[in-house]
Amino acid sequence: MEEDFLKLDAFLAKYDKFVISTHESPDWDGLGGEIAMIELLRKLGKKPIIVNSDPVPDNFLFLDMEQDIHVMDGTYDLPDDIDEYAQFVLDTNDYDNIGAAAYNALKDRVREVFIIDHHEGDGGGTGSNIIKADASSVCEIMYHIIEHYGRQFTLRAAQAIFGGIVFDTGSFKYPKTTPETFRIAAHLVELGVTPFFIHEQIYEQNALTSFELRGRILSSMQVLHGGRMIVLKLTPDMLKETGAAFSEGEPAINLPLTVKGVVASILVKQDFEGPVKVSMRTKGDLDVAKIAIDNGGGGHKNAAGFKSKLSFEETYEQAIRNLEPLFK
Ligand SMILES: [Mn+2]
Repeated sequence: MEEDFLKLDAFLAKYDKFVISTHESPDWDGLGGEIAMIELLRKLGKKPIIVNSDPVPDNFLFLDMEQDIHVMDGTYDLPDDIDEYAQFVLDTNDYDNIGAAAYNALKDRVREVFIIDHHEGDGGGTGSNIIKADASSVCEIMYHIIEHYGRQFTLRAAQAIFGGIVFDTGSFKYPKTTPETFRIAAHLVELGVTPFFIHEQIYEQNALTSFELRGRILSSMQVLHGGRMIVLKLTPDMLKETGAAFSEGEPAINLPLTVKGVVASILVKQDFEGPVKVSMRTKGDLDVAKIAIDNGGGGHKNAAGFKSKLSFEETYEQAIRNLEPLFK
């Protein structure tokens, strides 16, 4: 990290005013990183603001009682002197990913951009960067940055960083979870973070409508291939009956794989408008990427999907047929 800190030192020395942004549809890692960054920049005597394209999810709002996070949704005007700001972009290394609203408002206005991220990529020549593809989260990188500047962690920053790490590691289980991740988490708990409280904010704030929708989706289940594959439906009727949002139903794709012996999960889904879509998740060697690509979609070996031009029922039958060869 030492070379990275030199780059960051130089960037910080050049400017006084900073706008911090993360990707569209911001998640706990991007938002947590922004909160950690604004707290650090204030301690360094800088003038920071946070500007995103999309709103903050309700369950994150307790970390922004100060209303530091602004959204380019027509309700916020950039400062008149925005041309004097430099920009930090967190949790994406593709500048376009900050979303059209922030992109169009800031791209040709800010003096310079500095990317801090943990995804594969090189930043595409957008200014300077710290990109650590082996870091569990951008919040893990922010932890090291705050340490580098010898600053105390406020409880707000500690909670934000802990939340980002919990979210991006799937509660300390994804492959990039290292001994260092646990050491950071331990330190944050020593500083006053309550793991149960953060977990509750992230995972236990679902609306009743979303729980009802999940019930309908699960009742649609068909078990195939001797209990090795489960197929689920998410229909516009289910959305109408429960009042839940389409996005609240989509995570149901992950539930079948929690069943012992199940190695493939399919969710055939449709919002009120738009095409029927197929999501596929598998375990081990079962490769669904090719099936997705053959149908005009994409993804990885164990997680892929595509949009269908057929009706819901035709798509459902076809999706089941598509995966049959994997079980021969
Ligand atoms: Mn992240």
